[in-house]
Amino acid sequence: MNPTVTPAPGLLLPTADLPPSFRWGVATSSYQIEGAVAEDGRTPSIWDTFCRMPGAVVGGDNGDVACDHYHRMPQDVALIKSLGVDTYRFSVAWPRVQPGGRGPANQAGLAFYDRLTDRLLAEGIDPWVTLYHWDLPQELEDAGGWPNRDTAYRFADYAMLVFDKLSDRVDNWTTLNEPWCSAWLGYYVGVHAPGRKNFDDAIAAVHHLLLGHGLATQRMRAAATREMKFGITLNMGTADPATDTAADRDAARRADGMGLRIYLDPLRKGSYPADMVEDLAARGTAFPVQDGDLEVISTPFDVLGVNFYFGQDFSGTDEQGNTHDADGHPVVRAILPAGPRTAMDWPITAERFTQLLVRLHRDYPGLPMVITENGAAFDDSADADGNVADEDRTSYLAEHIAAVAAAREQGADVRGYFAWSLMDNFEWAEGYAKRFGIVHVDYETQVRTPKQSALWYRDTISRVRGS
Ligand code: IFM
Repeated sequence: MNPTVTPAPGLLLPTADLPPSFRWGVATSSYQIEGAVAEDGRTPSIWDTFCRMPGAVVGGDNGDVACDHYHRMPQDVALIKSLGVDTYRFSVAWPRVQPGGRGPANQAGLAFYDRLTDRLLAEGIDPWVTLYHWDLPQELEDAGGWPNRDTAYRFADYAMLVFDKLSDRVDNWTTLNEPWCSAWLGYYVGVHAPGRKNFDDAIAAVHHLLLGHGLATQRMRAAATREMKFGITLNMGTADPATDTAADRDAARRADGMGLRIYLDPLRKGSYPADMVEDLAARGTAFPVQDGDLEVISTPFDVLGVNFYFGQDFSGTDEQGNTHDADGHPVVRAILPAGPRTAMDWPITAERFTQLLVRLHRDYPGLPMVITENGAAFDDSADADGNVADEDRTSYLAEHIAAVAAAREQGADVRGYFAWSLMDNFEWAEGYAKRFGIVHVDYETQVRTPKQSALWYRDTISRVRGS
């Protein structure tokens, strides 16, 4: 990398606010970077299927090749090393390790993660494993997917296959990445795999994802022969009322309930929030809780992974002033705060990041947090050599890392930060059109080129460490 590129002075952080022990990382996920979807025994996941549905993904893109990381892993680990991070968060592809989602491990698939782990450790980089970042084996979806209770048990079995192989070297284990996306976007809104649109199914999926997390955590903890950190990653924003009307306040309550509290309350308090249970009952549905489930779900864990991108305001009326939609359900309308947006059209709301972290510390105390994802897509323009002067992304990272430092000052126990993402990759329904990487990928040649943000990140880490 070119060490002479330095960010504008205004972007330098007050690094004194972050201790040298703070964990710094970059993150990716299997389907978004690996490619090699039919190699070494891997079978299709719901994303392989979804990508083939006409109109599901921008440009008809898919993860067949993605960043070809499966074949370029050693070079990619060297790239990670060059960024000066201490940790790499990656996910394991379930259908690679356990084709079809049942039965014994596929050793050829597991071997890839075994090699990756060894390579990271050889470079002095701590591996941080996410067990599920959305690539459910298609056969399990055919059997009902996450709305089917059995999937939770299948997930715990699969988790143990990975744990048995890697736990002699891996200390940090995240069960699920963003169950809200799996349940809400996958089973209700239908914009993510498997593309179903059924509210009751989404509610059942929430419960079974949480159950799977609890079952896997219990089994991994019981099998651990040394101290390890287990956790779950949730994507969370802030939900403020657009105005002080009762309707807007109620819309914000509902949004916060569906986005945050229906996950964290059962995980940390052992119960679903009473107001959400009432709202669901009014809609004729309920979480499919069986005896003992909430004890399993609230199994203690060690670290909450926080993925933050932006906060929103909510209104209880639609643009015509109606308080109920055509189906008679209360309106919960997101209003994006004014100000600059990213290429995803997401608002840039760093101050709400601080607000969220302080709130999590207050409402769910005693739980260390790590920012397992934060970053932004922008319409990068690369020069002929792939260089990208992404001041917008650099500013975004600087403001959000400063927001983490501000939250720590207010008592939030945040112990690390992972930039999303290591490199440009398959951005789900947006295909390759949106670039989140701090490293540019030329998808024709697979050449990786660190952007200005990557160099800034490297320099920032070095300054915080005092190295
Ligand atoms: O790319 C995704 C990632 O897979 C999950 N969290 C949000 C990112 C940006 O949309």
